[in-house]
Amino acid sequence: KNTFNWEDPFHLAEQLTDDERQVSEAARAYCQERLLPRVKDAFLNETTDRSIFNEMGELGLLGATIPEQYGGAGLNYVCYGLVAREVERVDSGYRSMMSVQSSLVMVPINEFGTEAQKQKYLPKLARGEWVGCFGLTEPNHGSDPGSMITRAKKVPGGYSLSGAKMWITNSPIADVFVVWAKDDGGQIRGFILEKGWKGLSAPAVHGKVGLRASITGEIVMDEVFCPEENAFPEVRGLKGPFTCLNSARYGIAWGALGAAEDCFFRARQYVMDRQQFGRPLAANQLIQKKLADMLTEISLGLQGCLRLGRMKDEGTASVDLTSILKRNSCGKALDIARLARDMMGGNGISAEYGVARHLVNLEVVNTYEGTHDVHALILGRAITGIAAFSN
Ligand code: TGC
Ligand code: FAD
Repeated sequence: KNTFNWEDPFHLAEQLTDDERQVSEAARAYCQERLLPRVKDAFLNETTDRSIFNEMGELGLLGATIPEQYGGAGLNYVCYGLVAREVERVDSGYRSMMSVQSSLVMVPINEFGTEAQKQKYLPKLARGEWVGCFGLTEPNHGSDPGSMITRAKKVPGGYSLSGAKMWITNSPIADVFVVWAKDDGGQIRGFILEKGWKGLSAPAVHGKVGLRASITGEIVMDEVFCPEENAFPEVRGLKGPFTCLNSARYGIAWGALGAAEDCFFRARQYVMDRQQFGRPLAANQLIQKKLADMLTEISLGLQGCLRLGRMKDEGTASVDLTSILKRNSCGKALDIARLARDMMGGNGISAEYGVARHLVNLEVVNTYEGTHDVHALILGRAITGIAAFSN
């Protein structure tokens, strides 16, 4: 008789290859054994542990999809998604650190960089010897990055960059800065800057209520000289940064569901153990409905992510498909975290129980890489052919 497995109703694990299962299991072991014990203090004290990059680098978790010849793991997109799920099962901030390095720094260097740029930067980023960040958002241009004001003025031998980027993951500890700026002709171009260059600074943003284990900052550029050899030679326009976002948003779609699974498992255990009115909370219909809703959304969402991963690996995924899943996973994970928090009553507020941390983290995840509503508008345009966000 076929039995129902509430931990994996669609037998997702059986839909993976042996290699994919091994990657997922290795990532889970690292995350549960090494990351989980540190996360509560990191979150409460707002501290980012730089050594996590070295540890992830050793395990091949940075630049999972980057070819081995440049130090990457050469894995497929399904593996990348499975890793994001395991990291975010512990904390969205740790997944942020990992996915910015992998998708937003290594992917553009691999896709748009010269051979010399690939050889110089990718192996060190893959090992976690260098930390990278990605500067697209500006203080006054978030959802609409096409209106950015950061400029790259042509000067002899290279470019002079001036402007400011805001809300940049990893920037205060970054060695490598992938920055997007408009050239003299008003076209968006990508540049690789290095820590220590004259005129470049990256002050931290303190006091975030969510994602506190992941450091965030600004990138301030005051006539920073970037040599020609550090510009991406060919790519022009928003296609450059959006190509990186396609990969990062896909990872977030898996990752947010990892956080949701953690909330679901914790809430289930809690209501099985907690007695009120002389019986477990889990004996109540209202509680069981909440568990049913949580598991339904998680398992349907994961199937969608796996399908998108397979399509990315086959090369058949349209970019708009990623918006369906980034938006769905973040919105549903946020609902699930809120339900879990509620089911744990007063204890749900305590950092000891983990779910309130996921909840405030997921508020951020629902906003960055395109807000929930911006992804609705991207989909609205794909459905109707009419862009609601522009004239
Ligand atoms: P639009 O007219 O739509 O497009 C301009 C050009 O870009 C191309 N394009 C894409 N190319 C590749 N992949 C995609 N997904 C693409 N989407 C668009 C498009 O074909 C066009 O090319 P061309 O050659 O015709 O010029 O541009 P728009 O200005 O109207 O865009 C509007 C909108 C809303 C879709 C877009 O601006 C948007 O997605 N806004 C959200 C901004 C965003 O996601 N920011 C993320 C910042 S990075 C971040 O948050 C990192 S947090 C990471 C962490 O800590 O984990
Ligand atoms: P806004 O664009 O001002 O949006 C505010 C509200 O208005 C939202 O609800 C939005 O949905 C809505 N809205 C906007 N336009 C429309 C419209 N046309 N119609 C209807 N509603 C609309 N960026 C980077 O470049 N690199 C990073 O590493 C990075 N890391 C981040 C880390 C953190 C912790 C945070 C908080 C942000 C990070 N970001 C990063 C920035 C992030 O991508 C932006 O915050 C996000 O794109 C939204 O931009 P915004 O904050 O300017 O909000």
